[in-house]
Amino acid sequence: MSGAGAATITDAAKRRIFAMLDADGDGVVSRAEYLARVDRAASALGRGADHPVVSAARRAHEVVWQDMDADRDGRVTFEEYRTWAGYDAFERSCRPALGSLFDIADLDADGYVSRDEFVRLRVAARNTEEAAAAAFDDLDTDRD
Ligand SMILES: [Ca+2]
Ligand SMILES: [Ca+2]
Ligand SMILES: [Ca+2]
Repeated sequence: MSGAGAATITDAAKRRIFAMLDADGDGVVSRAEYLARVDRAASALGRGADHPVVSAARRAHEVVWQDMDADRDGRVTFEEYRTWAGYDAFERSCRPALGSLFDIADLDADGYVSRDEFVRLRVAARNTEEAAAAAFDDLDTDRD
C-alpha cells in the first residue's frame, strides 16, 4: 500500500478501483454493487446482516454512494467517480466508510484488527488470501 493521499490518486489507480467496484463490468457502478461491499465484508467475518456495525457500515456506504452519484441517476460512471475521488468528498465520506469496515472486521471490538481479521476482510474484498496476508505484513511494520 502506498502512502499517497487522495489528491494524488492516479487515473490508472482510479480505473482499477472503479473496475473492482463495477462487479458486472457494465461500465457503471450501481448502488447494489457498491453496497455489496458491506455484505461481502459482513459475511466474510461472520457478522449477521442486522448487526449494529453492519447497519452502520451500510449507512456510511450509502453516504458515499450519494456523494459519488453527482447527477443522482442511480448509477456512478467512471467520470463521476474520477471527479469525486479527486475532491475532499473522498476524505470526508470515505474515511467513515472505511472505518465502518474496520469495525466489522474488529470481531472482538478491542479497537485493533488482528492479522486474521484483516485477512478475512481483504478476502471479502476479493483479494487472494495470500496477497491479503502480504498486505497486512506490509502495514504491520513492527510485526506485532
Ligand atoms: Ca456495474
Ligand atoms: Ca450518476
Ligand atoms: Ca480485534
